[in-house]
Amino acid sequence: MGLALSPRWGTAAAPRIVKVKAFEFAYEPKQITVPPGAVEFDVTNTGSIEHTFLIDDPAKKTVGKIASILPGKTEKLTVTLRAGAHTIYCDLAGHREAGMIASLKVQP
Ligand SMILES: [Cu+2]
Repeated sequence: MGLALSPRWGTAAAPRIVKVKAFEFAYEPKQITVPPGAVEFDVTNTGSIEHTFLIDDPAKKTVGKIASILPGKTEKLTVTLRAGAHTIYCDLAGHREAGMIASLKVQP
């Protein structure tokens, strides 16, 4: 046999990285799908006011939160996700209602 390298995607040592933009008033992308396990979210505020980044699991329990992302900054959050339909949103007053909501589907 040769020395073929076999990448080991999805191992605990290497969380997937998902890049997200937050701005007035939306997240981009609006729909994210990842496999279960560790995921690192790199959230960049490309807007001009502060935003937050929360992840609620299918039972509406918050499983991860970035409490403040200032304009021009990138904050990182690593969470271990289980399968199911999650919701990403900004919890500053009125922001979710204005469109700062995204769907996070966790499926094998
Ligand atoms: Cu916001």
